[in-house]
Amino acid sequence: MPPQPTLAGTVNRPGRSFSLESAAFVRLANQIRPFLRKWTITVADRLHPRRIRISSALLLAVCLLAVSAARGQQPAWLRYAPLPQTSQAAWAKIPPAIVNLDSSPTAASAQAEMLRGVRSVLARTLRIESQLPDEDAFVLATPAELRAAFPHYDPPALGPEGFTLATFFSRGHTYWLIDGADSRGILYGAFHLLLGMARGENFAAMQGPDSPAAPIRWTDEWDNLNGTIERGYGGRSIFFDSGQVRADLTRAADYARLLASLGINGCAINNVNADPHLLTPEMIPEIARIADAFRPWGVRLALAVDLSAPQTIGGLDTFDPGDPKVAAWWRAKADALYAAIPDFAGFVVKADSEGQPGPSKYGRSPAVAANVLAAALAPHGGVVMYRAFVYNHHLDWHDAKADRARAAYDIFHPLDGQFAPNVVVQIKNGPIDFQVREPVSPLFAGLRQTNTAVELQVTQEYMGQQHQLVYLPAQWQTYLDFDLHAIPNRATPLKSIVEGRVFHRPLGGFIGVTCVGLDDNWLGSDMALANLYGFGRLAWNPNTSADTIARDWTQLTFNANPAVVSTITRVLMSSWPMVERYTGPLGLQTLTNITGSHYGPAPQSQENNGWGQWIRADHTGVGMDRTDSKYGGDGTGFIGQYPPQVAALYESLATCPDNLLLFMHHVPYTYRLHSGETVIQTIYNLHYQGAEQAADLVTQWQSLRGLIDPEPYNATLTMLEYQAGEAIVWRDAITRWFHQLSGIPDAQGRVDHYPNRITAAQMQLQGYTPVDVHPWETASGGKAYVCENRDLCTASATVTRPAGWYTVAVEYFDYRDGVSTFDLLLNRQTIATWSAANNLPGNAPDGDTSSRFTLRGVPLRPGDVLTIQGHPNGGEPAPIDYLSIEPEPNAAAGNSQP
Ligand code: GCW
Repeated sequence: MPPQPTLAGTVNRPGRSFSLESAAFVRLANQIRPFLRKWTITVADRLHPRRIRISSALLLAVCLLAVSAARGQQPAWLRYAPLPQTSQAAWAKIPPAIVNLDSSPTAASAQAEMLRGVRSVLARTLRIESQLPDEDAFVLATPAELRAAFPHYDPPALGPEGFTLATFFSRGHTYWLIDGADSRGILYGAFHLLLGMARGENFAAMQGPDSPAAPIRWTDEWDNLNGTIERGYGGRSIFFDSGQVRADLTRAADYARLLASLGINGCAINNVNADPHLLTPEMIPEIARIADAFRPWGVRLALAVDLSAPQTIGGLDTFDPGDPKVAAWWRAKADALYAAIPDFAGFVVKADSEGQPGPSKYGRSPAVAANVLAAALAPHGGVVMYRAFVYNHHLDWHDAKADRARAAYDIFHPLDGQFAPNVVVQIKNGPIDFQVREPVSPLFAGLRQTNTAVELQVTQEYMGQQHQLVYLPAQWQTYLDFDLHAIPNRATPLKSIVEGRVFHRPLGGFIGVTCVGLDDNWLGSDMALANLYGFGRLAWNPNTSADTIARDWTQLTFNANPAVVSTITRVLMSSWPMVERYTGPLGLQTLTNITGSHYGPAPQSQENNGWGQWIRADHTGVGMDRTDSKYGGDGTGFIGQYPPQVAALYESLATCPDNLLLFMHHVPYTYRLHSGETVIQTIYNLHYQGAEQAADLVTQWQSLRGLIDPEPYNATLTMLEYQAGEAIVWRDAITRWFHQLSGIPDAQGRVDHYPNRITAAQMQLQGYTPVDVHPWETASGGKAYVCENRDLCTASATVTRPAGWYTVAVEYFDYRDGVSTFDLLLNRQTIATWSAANNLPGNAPDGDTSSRFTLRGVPLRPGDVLTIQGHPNGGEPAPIDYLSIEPEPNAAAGNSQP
């Protein structure tokens, strides 16, 4: 679907979500749009573009609407931008016609896509022929159909869903074959051709066979029937609203097209914390409508199911999978589903995990439960994806041997060989939960007679929730390439295990937890689309490098200008290691608020609860001792779950890599890493480095000004500026916390020593009063200053610095509720205004909500007074933390000092 230049719809960028669909509103927005755009451009250079003061939330809504409406639904990597004249030459001989010899709906989509793509990229319209024409033509067909048309054609061997692009000469003409092993293969071949064309490749370079690495290439969406999405940051569900399937499923169809363009062939549409009502007889025809929207794109629909459904909606007195009544219920349910959805893909199961009911209630194993579902699906060709994310979240923190990381292996390894052939055990990449770095789950090497798939998280739950740029293929690649040494003297990287090659498994593959929503850009951030694209590319071929994927995505999304491609690729590739530095290096995992938002820093929240994401930090040392007694260790024994070669690597301090040290070992803060630096100093250094890198990404991005479209340029600049501030929040909080705990100073004296800051406590205040911040380390002195029961409060500071140009920043807190506005005054002059309108996950002053407004190029002299004016709004008391006054790098030079 082309971009839709309409103002109606749901706007969720940036910050608040507004659903503005009335005609009157649209007219109003249209009228003021030119004004708003001018206004936005005027202030955008100096101010955070989305932090523009406006007199009412309504006007803000309209402003956001007008700015975002200029774009409409994003085509993502299917932009099919016209090729520059120079690259068109390679396609000069393109055939004028196209014929589709396959009658499937998927092949029809392939033909339609060819027309659309060729017209857009090359400005040529293909003539559709109903049979092989007597002229050059594209031919879409399966091998059998090609052999019927060209008896001399000798198709190369292809795996299921694979394709060959080739030219074939016959009757004096050149036929450009898109030879699909099956109808999906035809569609994937067409997309491969078009995306190559859009990147300026020529047909000769693309020729040859290509097949997917594994049969299961799915996304899991975590949508709820009420239209919300668990861990979704891109707006509301494209499938559900108010307990029903949406009437308009256009976005579902568009999403299936995006997935098909990457070769993704399945999509589980609902939250794994599943609502049993999805399986009621009334819902099945509704779900079938979604499957109908997917089908032309070869995407099979799957459902996450609640194992208690036979009882909760089926009226049985039990959901014991060992009970024949329960098995019969599932059989009847599967039959009903297949009657409505003949290509139904199967069930996804989360059971005995985080409160979800499961077979343990009846003393049954996951294998017994999985096999009951499998038996119901098997006659129809469906599969059960049984998640290995099963653990006890009431662990005893005082028990030094308790270890959540052990759970999946402890539960599933003994069941190896007991699962039915159409069951796949779906395993998260690491043993904990999508942290910034984890080791690869040992279960992948532990299940040898069981199908397995790796579950990766596309949605950035623990990594910035789409408020921050993190390019995940770089992380996934380290997991997929990790050699588990599952078979002695043979390389067995994770990717080859889930491809089924190591243990000769017929099923297996890749699952991406994606959580797209109705937002124009699907995920809540333009740059996050690189992660969905990258997931698809890796699922098709896990040997593709993250760097190549970044380049290809950049070319397709932006343009092929070498400066653009190299800059964006560099920004993407550096982002995950950077985020690791400022969130949780050395294997500490993301030191976030684990019992709450999963967003801002809150390291203490890891400890002293049953969730088991412990880091065991005390006054003397830090890290989980996961060593194993069979190797002489005294830890939880997790390391012993790995094959011997990997266990030896992790067990020994001499060989354990620094980046996982604290995941595997408890060491004193003074322990020296392979780098020669102590653990504590490394924690300090990496956090400072990470924050510096985040600031540098802003500068790198600014070099793209004028080289890419202004809307994505500005949106990403805004995000990177926010991220640079958030990296400082993380840095400050984590270093303060470790500093207090360890009592060991930073050799460079940086921690909690910020001479350029004036905290609110040090300012002259009118109306602002202190409140305690939890956790204390996320604000200066553990306090925020709030403006309560007043319309306006002020905080002023007198400048004592020498005259010069300064960057002035205000650290404030931006709650989810309310849109406070702020003014910054230099003496009596208002030099900036902004509003706290970001959609951050919190309603209190802390690391989730701490935000930074930055104004560069401010002339200051001794005696000047800087004043922050806060205007509270709707439950948000215009909270502030500090003012920062930093001399600009070249401020002292030259003679133009103010
Ligand atoms: O990462 C955790 C999330 C939960 C999620 C769970 C899971 C759907 O915080 O929101 O629940 O994992 O993967 O089941």
